[in-house]
Amino acid sequence: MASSGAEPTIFSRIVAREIPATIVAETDHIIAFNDIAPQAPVHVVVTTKSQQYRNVGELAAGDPALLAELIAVAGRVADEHCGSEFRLIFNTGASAGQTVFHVHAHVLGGVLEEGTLA
Ligand code: DGP
Repeated sequence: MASSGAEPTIFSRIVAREIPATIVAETDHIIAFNDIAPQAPVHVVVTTKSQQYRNVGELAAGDPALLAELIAVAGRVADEHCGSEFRLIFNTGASAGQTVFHVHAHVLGGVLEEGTLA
């Protein structure tokens, strides 16, 4: 179910420049910014400017082209900031750690311990 009538999410407020963030990439439909609580040396949130879709499953079903654009932007962010090794994570549901119900991917990169990523 879409949530376009809901209160603005924290990410919508970043899109609107109501809340500051370090924006690392932006297209007409997608924005990427540094996570406020990084879990890796590089930790970027890549999200849709619209908050219509709450999670990746909804986005895949409702607008696969927009999901492809989100992943393409995530890939460009990873190329630029992580080199060739990174993780791309979509938390889905509170029990999986999702706290912001506005579809987004986490790009995690940077070597932490013993050659592994966070
Ligand atoms: P998730 O747990 O998958 O829903 O990820 C939400 C992420 O959003 C979490 O890693 C922290 C990040 N976050 C939450 N609020 C803010 C904020 O105000 N600014 C920034 N830059 N990131 C935020």
